[in-house]
Amino acid sequence: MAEETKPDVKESEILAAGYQVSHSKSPLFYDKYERKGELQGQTHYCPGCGHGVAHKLIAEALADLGLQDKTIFVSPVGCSVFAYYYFDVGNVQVAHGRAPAGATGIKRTHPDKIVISYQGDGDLAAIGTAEIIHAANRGEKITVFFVNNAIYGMTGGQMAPTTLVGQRSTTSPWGRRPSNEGYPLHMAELISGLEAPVYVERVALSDNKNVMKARKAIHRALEIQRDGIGFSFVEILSPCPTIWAKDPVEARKWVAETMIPNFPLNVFKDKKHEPVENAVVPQRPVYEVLEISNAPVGPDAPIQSIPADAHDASDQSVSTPAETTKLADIGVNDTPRPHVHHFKEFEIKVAGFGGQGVLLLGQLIAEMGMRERLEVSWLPSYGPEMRSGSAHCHVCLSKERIGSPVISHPDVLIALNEISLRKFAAQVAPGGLILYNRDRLPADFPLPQARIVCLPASEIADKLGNTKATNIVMLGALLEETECLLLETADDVLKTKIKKVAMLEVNRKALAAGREFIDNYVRVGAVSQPDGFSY
Ligand SMILES: Cc1ncc(C[n+]2csc(CCOP(=O)(O)OP(=O)(O)O)c2C)c(N)n1
Ligand code: SF4
Repeated sequence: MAEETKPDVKESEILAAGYQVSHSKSPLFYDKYERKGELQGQTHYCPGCGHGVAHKLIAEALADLGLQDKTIFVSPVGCSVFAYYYFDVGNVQVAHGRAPAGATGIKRTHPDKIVISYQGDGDLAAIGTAEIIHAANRGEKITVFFVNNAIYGMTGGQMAPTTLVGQRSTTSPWGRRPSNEGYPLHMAELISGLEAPVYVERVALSDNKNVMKARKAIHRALEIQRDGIGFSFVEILSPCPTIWAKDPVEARKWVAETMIPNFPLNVFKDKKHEPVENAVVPQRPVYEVLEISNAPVGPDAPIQSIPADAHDASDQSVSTPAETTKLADIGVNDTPRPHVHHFKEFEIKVAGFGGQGVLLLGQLIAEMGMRERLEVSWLPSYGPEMRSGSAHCHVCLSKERIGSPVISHPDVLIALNEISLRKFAAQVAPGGLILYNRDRLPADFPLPQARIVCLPASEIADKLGNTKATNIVMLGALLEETECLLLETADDVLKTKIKKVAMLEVNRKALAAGREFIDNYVRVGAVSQPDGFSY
């Protein structure tokens, strides 16, 4: 079938022919909406739906302000989920209710961009209540357009937090009763009651005059973001003819006659700040903030350390400022040592059971990273049992700021028991390394793509007089095998953490024993073991 073609007439040609263009599609929309087959070229919205009008007003405001190339539009779950088919800007679609959280992350990493969170009332005022309240309260420099149509549109008309008293929905067929379903939530009023938001207005798509006011409000909200002033929020009362079972004209009338009396139109807040200079908070590396690089520790710097009466390096506690120690006092080298890190980012997963010092080993590696002036993250994960339950942690060492502390494919897995080996081995990046705390692999263990070094760290620690130094044997092996961090830094960290001289000695020996093991074993094939036997 021949495709229907639209004459490709340019606006300039129309003007040249002596006509005037009174209405045209905003240049901010794609020329063609690349949707499914027969739906190309049209939006998915029902006739008379307010989303289409709201989109148009946003598109026009962005075009007027010249912000198209800088804009990132975060669309929600709801009828407007497909906004990315229409807006020719950067687009992200997020999980239900999470648009303000997604927008926060985007804006903080791209402060020069215009970030829009566009949400329905189910999305923003029900499942996403926490996200919007906290984003507003933090004064994120984003713009939120909140389309209030008093119902869940996409899912067929369930009651929304904004559903009016007496209004019927599929989940309140008797009409909303405050005694049972509570009162409608007034989000603009709620948000404007917070300290941080700069601009909060409610508008309505009820008639041309109000649409023009909505246009102005949308423009203003985006200007506020453009000028770096702060959080802006526009609630848009919007018709949903389909779910309301009204024709488009009746639906607009219902907005005017029924919604507006319940949700008064108003500028609730407009703090006329001057544009803020340096709107972006300068980011200082954590090692600098905590003063735990290899420079003397300041008197107030709270660093994590093991109290003097600690039994071993698997105990975990945080010292008070009074307990912190000057590095020089305890013989820690306070001049940064030169070390060329051979990675941009190095990710380690440590896993075992509670009591093996799993989390502490992660903390030690992270602190070593900080001392070597790397960005680091440490993310623990453990069950309710402190002892013998499963525990693991993710450690990321990076030369750049870390986007997420979650590690899906570690470069190194330190598996302190068989369960952890079986659980995480397949996640290790190809060419990565597994350090396994036994002298050989379980007989039926399928070979992963990673290199495996089996070392009986617990036995080695036992021989040194304390099984609890197992994690430090592993640390020695890690440093020797990967050279990711300096041995001297490990020594410095141990000196800072362990106050008991005897205990420090055991741990230093454990560190050395882990290194020696690596130096002495025979490497054969993918799996290397002390006897040279390869699986
Ligand atoms: C986590 C999750 N819960 C529930 C849903 C189902 N769901 C999809 S859209 C929607 C409500 C949309 O209503 P609203 O935010 O008012 O937007 P509208 O469709 O009216 O524009 C719900 C509950 C989902 N997709 N994901
Ligand atoms: S169901 Fe309502 S909100 Fe959804 S597209 Fe149709 S009119 Fe718009």
